[in-house]
Amino acid sequence: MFKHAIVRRPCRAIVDGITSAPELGKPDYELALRQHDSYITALERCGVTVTVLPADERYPDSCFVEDPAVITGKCAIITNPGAPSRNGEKDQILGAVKRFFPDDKIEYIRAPGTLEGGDVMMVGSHFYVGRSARTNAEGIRQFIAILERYGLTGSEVSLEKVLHLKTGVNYLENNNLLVSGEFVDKPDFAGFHKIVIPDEEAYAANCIWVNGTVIVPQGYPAVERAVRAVGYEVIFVDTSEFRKLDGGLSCLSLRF
Ligand code: CIR
Repeated sequence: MFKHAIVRRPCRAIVDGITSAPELGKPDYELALRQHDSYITALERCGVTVTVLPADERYPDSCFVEDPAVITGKCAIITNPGAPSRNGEKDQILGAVKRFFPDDKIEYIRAPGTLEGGDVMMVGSHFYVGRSARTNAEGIRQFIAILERYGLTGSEVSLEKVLHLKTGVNYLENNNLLVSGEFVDKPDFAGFHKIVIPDEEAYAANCIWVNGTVIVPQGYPAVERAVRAVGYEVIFVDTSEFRKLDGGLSCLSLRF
């Protein structure tokens, strides 16, 4: 069960965020704020207390708080984001993490290691870590060494086509795994009950399980049906403005 979530309000500079899909246009700041309001409400409906951090205009992508930190049941790990324009976000998330963890339970990924939380998928006490353009081999080595000191485990997953691991694969608890594209046949995930997302709805592979409910991006009927079919309650949040920056539901919060 998750008790807490941390989010950060989108800033006006969100229009300058990193994107692999400029053809979708720039995010509308006001609409992004309204969608963020709905996201907070959805988390609250799932029973978590949401800590809302103020917008930070220095970092256009800073509403994607999942990337500069990973929070486990035993410790918090401040990452070292591989995107240069996002690297400073790690210093800004630290203050929020300190509200919940004592200094001796806060760990750090250090250069030359890089890692972004979007590449980390938690399955109980095991953490799958995507090796991506943002997360390198040294970052993964440090991350797994930290996990092992706390009695947790980790393993590397290769990825080629998507930004982050959780862009394409997300764990919904109870052995249920939402998978799309390059992850459908990966041997790493052979033991899961796989819910395969059709290519045209691949964006919505990024759903989040929060205390028995699954939050699903609005407008993806095949994903909605598939998630309902395994028995979950569903809450929808429109994420159209975050999608324009390759951002999804998981990226917008730290849940613990
Ligand atoms: C970026 O490229 O870093 C942002 N525009 C999107 C980050 C999405 N975060 C995530 O998948 N965890």
